[in-house]
Amino acid sequence: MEANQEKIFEEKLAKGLKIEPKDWMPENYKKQLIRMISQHAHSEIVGMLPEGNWITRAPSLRRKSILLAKVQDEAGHGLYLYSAAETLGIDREELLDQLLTGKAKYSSIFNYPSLNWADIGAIGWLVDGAAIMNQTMLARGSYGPYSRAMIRICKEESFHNRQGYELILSMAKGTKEQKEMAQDALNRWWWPSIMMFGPPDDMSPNSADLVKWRVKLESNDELRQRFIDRTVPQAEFAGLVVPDKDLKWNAERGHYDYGKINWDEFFSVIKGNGPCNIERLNTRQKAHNDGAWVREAAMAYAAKQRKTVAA
Ligand code: FAQ
Repeated sequence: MEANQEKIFEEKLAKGLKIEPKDWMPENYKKQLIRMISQHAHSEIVGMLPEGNWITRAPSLRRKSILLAKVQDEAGHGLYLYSAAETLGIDREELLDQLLTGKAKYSSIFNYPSLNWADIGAIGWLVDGAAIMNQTMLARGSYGPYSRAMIRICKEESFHNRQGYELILSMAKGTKEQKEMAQDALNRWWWPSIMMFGPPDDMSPNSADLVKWRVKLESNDELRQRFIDRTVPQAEFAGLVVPDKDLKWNAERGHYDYGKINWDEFFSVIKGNGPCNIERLNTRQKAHNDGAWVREAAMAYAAKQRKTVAA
């Protein structure tokens, strides 16, 4: 019986069809998806913090409304993704518990501080840019609810990316001080952004399963290279310098060669030792505790509604 179900599952993958929540799936497929989707959801929620930090200090009403809309979008993405994970039979409370107790990871990038206003541009340009590069691929992945979530999320990320580049561009073309701020932001966000794609392929233990099951259609290094190839000319157009002395166009490969990535830093950040890990987790724990009354009120209201309907 199980062999037959596995055969149907494999055939669907081979035909590029989607696997839906009620379909049979291998336990490890489910486990990998829960890990990845929940890590992604946590990243969206924790990812609100570096930008949320600047909402009250946005330099104009226009910039403030753009930033507010963006941060709200990230909250929506998180909720959307928790729902996608829940279709695999785990509930949100358990997922949140994994985040709040430090058991589950979230993207390394959000453990870096946003120090100046140009960082808001750098996050949209580089972080959302990297996120889109990865998520456009995930939108073609095999698990229906996750791949469909990616389509909508990518549309919003595309707005996030453009507003970030537009911000960086206006600072880079602004006063000398503004240009210096934009360059400083690029200097600090460049390497963490290219680390977002995950460890190199030969150090990526999850890739084999994820590629086999068509959740990932491209490797960490392939996506990283594409991001670099696309982003370097944008930096040049803005008159900014990518902080990598080994960066060089390689005509033979048709790609940029780039310098050595500090993987020790990456692994240290994902182990909890980045510049802001403790602060981010404390902020989320506080928000969760402060919101307890809202959850209790919603539950009490739902119970009251159920009673009314039953009567
Ligand atoms: N950070 O074997 P692999 C966003 C972990 S959304 C932390 O290569 P995999 C939107 C990995 O979990 C950004 N940990 O793993 C936004 C694994 O550990 P585990 C988030 C990382 O899954 C913008 C170990 O290293 N996007 O930014 C990272 O095959 C602005 C070995 O790695 C997603 O989550 C990392 N960067 O590939 C929001 C997309 N990379 O779990 C607000 C979905 C690796 O075995 C503001 N996820 N690790 O203990 C993915 O595509 C994949 O999971 C990868 C990692 C590519 C992130």
